[in-house]
Amino acid sequence: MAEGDLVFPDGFYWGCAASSHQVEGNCTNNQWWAWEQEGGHIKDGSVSGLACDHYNRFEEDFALARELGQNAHRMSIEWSRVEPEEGRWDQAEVDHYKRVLESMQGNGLTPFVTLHHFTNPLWFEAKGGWSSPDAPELIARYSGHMAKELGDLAPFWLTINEPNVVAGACYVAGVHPPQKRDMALGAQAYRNLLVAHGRMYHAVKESAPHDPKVGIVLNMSFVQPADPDSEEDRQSAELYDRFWNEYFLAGVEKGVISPPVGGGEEAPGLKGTWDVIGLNYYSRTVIRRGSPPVGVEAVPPSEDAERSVMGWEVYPEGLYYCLLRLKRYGIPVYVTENGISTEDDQQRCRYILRHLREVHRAIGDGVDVRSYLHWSLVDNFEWAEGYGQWFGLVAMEPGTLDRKPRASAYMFRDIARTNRVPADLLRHYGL
Ligand code: GCO
Repeated sequence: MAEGDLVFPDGFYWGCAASSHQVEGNCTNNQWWAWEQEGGHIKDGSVSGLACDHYNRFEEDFALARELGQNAHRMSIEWSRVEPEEGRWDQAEVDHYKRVLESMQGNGLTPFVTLHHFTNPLWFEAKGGWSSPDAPELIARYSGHMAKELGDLAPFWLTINEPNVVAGACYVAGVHPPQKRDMALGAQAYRNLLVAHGRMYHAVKESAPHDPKVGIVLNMSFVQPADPDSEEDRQSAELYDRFWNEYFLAGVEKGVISPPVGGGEEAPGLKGTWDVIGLNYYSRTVIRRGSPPVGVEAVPPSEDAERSVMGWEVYPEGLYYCLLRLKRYGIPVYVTENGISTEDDQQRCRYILRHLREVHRAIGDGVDVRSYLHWSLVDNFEWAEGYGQWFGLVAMEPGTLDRKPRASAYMFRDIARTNRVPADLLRHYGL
């Protein structure tokens, strides 16, 4: 070990994250697939289609992750495969996920299983999706069944990926299916997502054969007022933070549906439904006073700010502040997504190093952080952006879908294998 190396705690998880619809291919029975076929919704005109063909190549991908020094992997179960019609289980698909989890274990990858990552079975969507009052019970039943069938193959179970993005993108901004722009419907969906998380937590804890660690995956942003001296900007930033970050944190900590979604009423069984907190971090959000009815407006990054191909500002210190904010709950924190869409792999290397430095800083300040899962292993279908984004440590050759590790994959390998970020590597990148 050299002076200045960033050494991580023993047993730290180093790996990547992905989701079924974005990598498996042919997830034909969910609302995203249907929406894509309508045309005109996906920025580059693509459809998820065969994606990375991970459904068939998962053994190759997990062997590659092992060769790249990784010891964990986060995946999601495609609900629409295992419960294609309401109440009917497709055992062949359940068995497929058994093989997937066994392959992860066989390659020394500790599985982190996400039960819901943006996609809904068509039958669930037809009932109103997340706006339906039936949503919590329906997804809890699915969660319990998965835990009974697969619970002995995975120690970590994550209920819902980014409920704030689901509520915001699907029901308020209207940029994800079902493309609603309705605040009331958004609030209804956000309430159901929080209640569903609590029900899913108990369903997994009661059904899994061993004591799984169950939690939520939050997409947290470091929220700042455009003008800290402006009362209006500060109030707008606080309102945005309450919706984006605080609502779910307070909801699970206290077991209540807090404003602006509810009136602080208790949700039975919700309080304390987290053994782990998953944190997805990408950037900060600068907020100024906006026009009604929302009254909140995000300020785009300045022209001279470092950005990704997605246009997101590179702001590593925001990860530190998000992690520090989680310290008060006394729950182990897992970085479950962090990454950058870029065609410049050296930018990706620098991004990873700058964010790992913030994780290390947070650990040094007492935050119990236990993983860094990079988004993502292989370039994949980036939702409404299509395939014109590159988040992978590993490039995917168009057509053949062959995997080609980038330099960042090998840099990450050396960090994962040694459980540290060498000082000379930081110096090499001017950090
Ligand atoms: C999300 C999802 C991922 C994205 C990744 C890059 O945050 O939207 O968890 O599915 O692909 O974050 O945008």
